[in-house]
Amino acid sequence: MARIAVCPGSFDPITYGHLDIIKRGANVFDRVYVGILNNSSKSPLFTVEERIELIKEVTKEIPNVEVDAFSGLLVDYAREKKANVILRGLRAVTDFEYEMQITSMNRVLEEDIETFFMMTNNQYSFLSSSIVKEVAKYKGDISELVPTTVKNALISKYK
Ligand code: COD
Repeated sequence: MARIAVCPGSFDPITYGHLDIIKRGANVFDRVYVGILNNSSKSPLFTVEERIELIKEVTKEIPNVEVDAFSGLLVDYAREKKANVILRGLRAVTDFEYEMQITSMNRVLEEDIETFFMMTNNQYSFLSSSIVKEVAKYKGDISELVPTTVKNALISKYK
């Protein structure tokens, strides 16, 4: 049976922390679908189309990664992709409570899909899309935090 994972998130925008989890996931699973939550109640900096393009660009060298968007329940998206795994990253203890809550909820909704966690690479343990946006907004250097394509997109947004 093919090992298919969905890696869901907001990715507003993708950072080196996300990319690290996606790359490592692609080494473990046959296919990884990066699923961007298209949630109309949030007001993201990047549109879903922009986020798809950015993720496609920075994952283009990884053949078993595909990128698209979903709305509604994550377990429905996972079923649609015939995925047996939900892949998530863990940064610190502070992530644990939230992750436990969504993992438990997803298990109630669909008991046949397992959630796998990968510990962040230490160098990215402080990294989040929000922190990157804050630094970019005030013209700080984000070269170490996001790929160049994403950096340029952020610079254009905050021009
Ligand atoms: N290092 C390692 N991993 C990281 C880092 C980092 N520096 N930064 C982020 N990550 C990981 C996150 O832990 C996560 O696993 C992934 O990367 C994506 O991160 P985000 O912040 O973009 O994603 P979230 O937390 O906003 O995603 C939330 C979901 C989209 C998964 C959730 O809202 C959802 O499933 N919504 C659909 C509705 C649903 O099904 N609800 C019922 C279940 S709650």
